[in-house]
Amino acid sequence: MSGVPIVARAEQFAENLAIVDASGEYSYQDLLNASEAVAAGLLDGRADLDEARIAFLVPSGFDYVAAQWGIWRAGGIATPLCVVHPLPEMQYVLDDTAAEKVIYHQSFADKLAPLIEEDPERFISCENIRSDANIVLPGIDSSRRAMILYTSGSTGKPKGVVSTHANIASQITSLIEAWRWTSSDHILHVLPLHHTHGIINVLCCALWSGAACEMLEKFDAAEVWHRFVNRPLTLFMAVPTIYVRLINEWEAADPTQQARYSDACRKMRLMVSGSAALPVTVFKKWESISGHILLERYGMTEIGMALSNPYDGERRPGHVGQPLPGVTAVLFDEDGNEINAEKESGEIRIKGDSVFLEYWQKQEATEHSFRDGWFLTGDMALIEDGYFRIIGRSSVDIIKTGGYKVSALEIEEILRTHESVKECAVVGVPDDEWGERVCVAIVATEGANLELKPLRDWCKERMAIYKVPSRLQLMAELPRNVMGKVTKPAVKELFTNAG
Ligand code: MLC
Ligand code: AMP
Repeated sequence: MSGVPIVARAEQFAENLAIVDASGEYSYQDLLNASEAVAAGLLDGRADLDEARIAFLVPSGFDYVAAQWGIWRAGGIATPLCVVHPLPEMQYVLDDTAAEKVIYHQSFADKLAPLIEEDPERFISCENIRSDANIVLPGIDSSRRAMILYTSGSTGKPKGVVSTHANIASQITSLIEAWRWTSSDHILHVLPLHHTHGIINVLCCALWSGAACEMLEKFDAAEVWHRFVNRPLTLFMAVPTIYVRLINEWEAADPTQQARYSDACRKMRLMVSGSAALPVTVFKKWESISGHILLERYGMTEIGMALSNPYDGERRPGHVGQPLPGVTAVLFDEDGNEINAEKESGEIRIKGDSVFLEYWQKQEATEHSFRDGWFLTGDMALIEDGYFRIIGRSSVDIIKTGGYKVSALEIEEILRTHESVKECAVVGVPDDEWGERVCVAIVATEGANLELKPLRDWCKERMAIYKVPSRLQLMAELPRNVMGKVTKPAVKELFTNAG
């Protein structure tokens, strides 16, 4: 038994620049000191947190990492909360994990006030959690649970994806090998830190390598271009919507500025896109303005990254490449037979040390998501000339919008509690900016006067902004098949035809 792998490695990079955020610059030694103080505060005299769930609501930056590492070092399970979730969604995660403590940044004190009032002992600020007590940190076996991330499924409420320290180490080292991370790298981090893309691919890969991670609290296209020009960046990773926004910003700039932006990109060694399909038009446009051939890869919260275009060699637009180091990816047909031929489509199934342990306290769901040791992704693909191409998902009720996965059924369930909603159907409609846009068809209760703006305001109090439908169709009745089931493709068409 030893320490947390990413933390143990930090000793060798003690003086390197680790984090740049709005409050300053921090070394690995700063991270080691701060996270030890968080661990001491959490342990508060105990020898080990023994996998207690510790939630934390901290903006992207040094304090986030100090909390994450502190929880790990004390033997807890790190459960990051989404900084833009309204209270009911946070409450759900806190209830589901039965989090023992919630570490929060002072900037969220007002937002959390109703929850803090109910249970003041449970909540502690970033400043107050730190203790200078001398402690012996517990040994952390790599098979122990390390993190719970919430992910929407095609049924019910989001499920907590539990990864062990070994899973996380495997997810990180696979990417480090494939994308050649070193301690000379410097990455700009613009992604949310309650999902695997921002946590593993960007933050943890940087810190495992001894590299520098420059963290923005929120994505902002102008600010990103500014950093590209002015900072010694080598890497950038984002979802397709972010590349679309950066392209729009570049196009709005004057020619001198455009040239400056483009030159800045050419200094960097790698730019990666993932979390949703990268449209070929965006791939090509980005190449023309930045000179970079975007490396597209495919992954999922439960498995980390699984497929990637090559670092060296052809990066093929519209394709997600081949299995990453340590990952076995195979296509299976509907009868459960392995597909060996090219151009035959099937479900992607995954094996490897990076595959998660379980859905938190959902044994049945965990069992259903595996067959014969393979994790069932629910994503359909085919192989063309040795390159995987994603062609869709097995469930129409999973929507990917701005790189976020959302469940149509979860949104419908909330909408049905609105007094003017009699029936509703939520769908994802193809969209140039968001990949898919969340849209809703509603049959209103008699006499109700439903409009999009007030409906969105109502939703924003109950669900994350990216789940809130941005288009509404009022209908006399929903399209249904002979069995009486709502036909989602027909609902989608309503919006597609409406333009
Ligand atoms: C926000 N808005 C949306 C929206 N999200 N509109 C339609 N669809 C959406 N999905 C609207 C808001 O309502 C608001 O409008 C306006 O956009 C600005 O809101 P915002 O919150 O400021 O949005 P912004 O910060 O610009 O968000 C865009 C984004 C963000 C692309 C930066 O979506 C993002 O960070 N996405 C990354 C998600 C991610 O990391 N996924 C990885 C999951 S892991 P109004 O009118 O209300 O003011 C995974 C595995 C893997 O997938 O393979 O990586
Ligand atoms: P999440 O559950 O949020 O981790 O999202 C994982 C899902 O994102 C996968 O199951 C895919 O549907 C989708 N995804 C990730 N990367 C890609 C990609 N490059 N192309 C298409 N879909 C992707």
